[in-house]
Amino acid sequence: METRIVFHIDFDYFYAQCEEVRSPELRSKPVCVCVFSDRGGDSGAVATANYTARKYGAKSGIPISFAKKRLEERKDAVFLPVDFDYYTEMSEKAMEIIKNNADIFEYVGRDEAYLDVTKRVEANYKNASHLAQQIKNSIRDKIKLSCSIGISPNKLISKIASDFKKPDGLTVVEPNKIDAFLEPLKIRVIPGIGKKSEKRFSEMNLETIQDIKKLDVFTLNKEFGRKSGTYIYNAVRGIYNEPVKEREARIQYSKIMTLKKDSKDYQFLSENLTELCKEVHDVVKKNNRMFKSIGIHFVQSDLSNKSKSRMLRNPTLNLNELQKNATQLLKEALENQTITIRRLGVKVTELSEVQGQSDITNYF
Ligand code: DGT
Ligand code: CA
Ligand code: CA
Repeated sequence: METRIVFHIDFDYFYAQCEEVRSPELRSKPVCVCVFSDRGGDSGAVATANYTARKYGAKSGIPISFAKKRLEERKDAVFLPVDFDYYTEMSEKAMEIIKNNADIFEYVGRDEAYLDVTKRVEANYKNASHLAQQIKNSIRDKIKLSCSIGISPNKLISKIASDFKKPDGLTVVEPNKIDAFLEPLKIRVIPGIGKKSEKRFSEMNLETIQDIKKLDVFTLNKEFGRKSGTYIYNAVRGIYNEPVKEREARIQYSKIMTLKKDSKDYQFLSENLTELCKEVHDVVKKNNRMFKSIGIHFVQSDLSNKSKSRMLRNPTLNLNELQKNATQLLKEALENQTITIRRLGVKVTELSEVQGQSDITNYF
């Protein structure tokens, strides 16, 4: 088998670090970046916290009020609202540097990416770790951000390795060190293994990756289903063959069509819209994304444009929900429509990664 060299790059405490870059006086303080809910007060959750705040137990996902309690003794603790536009801008700058150092660049989310660098480092691990160090230096010099990088022959091990030593880590796992690296680790380091599977393993008295290796593939398949069972069986052995696939950062998926005839008839338009939704949904699903905002777009017969969109309560990847909302928007848009429509489009924005264990093998 030809051997590849894959990087996983993950920015450290990303939102909170962006805030530190903007306001360097925050660096010495505990910082929590919060999604305040519209109920007001301290209701809402912490999106992320810097490492000073984490020492006190403030971290992603906990209620803001808990974080405040845990940080009570730190009078200098700072709680800031999220500013996604600013984080996106920071991310774009850093990703530009990263992209220029990759043979194949795969964007995963605002704060992480996979790179295949096999060609440019001539499949040599020493060259690879030099390259990684250069990327880290360059992102630090130009954007003032720190990141952690994992290097190995595949995406799975590199992802685990980037998380191994944080912040500002660089972890290289050469092919002959894979077993030694993985075996002592807790099984939850494997992407897709959540609290639920961890608990099941723990009931069988299995804690580390080494422990899981005692299970044969039939037992795992019986316990987790064939797809997930096989994934886990391979993962604990460091086997994961999905290649790094070219993928750019994206803020929307959309599809627009010219109608067979200009029209303002709801029935005719909604049939076309339903089909468009299906096409957009296929692409979104293939890219493992969820969306939170849905929009429709008209090019009218006089070539003027009209659009309408709405924000959902929660991110979704459900086709039905997309179609339902899009046709609802269509109905509203047609309410006082005088001119006919020539082209019809649908788009989804506010994208996020699909997370959780709904399909473990779709994790990457
Ligand atoms: P780390 O561990 O140094 O990589 O820390 P982060 O904060 O970069 O954590 P990571 O890579 O898991 O997530 C990247 C960003 O995603 C993070 O800055 C905020 C956001 N995020 C992560 N977990 C949550 C969560 O539970 N809720 C919300 N709203 N956002 C989250
Ligand atoms: Ca991160
Ligand atoms: Ca991340």
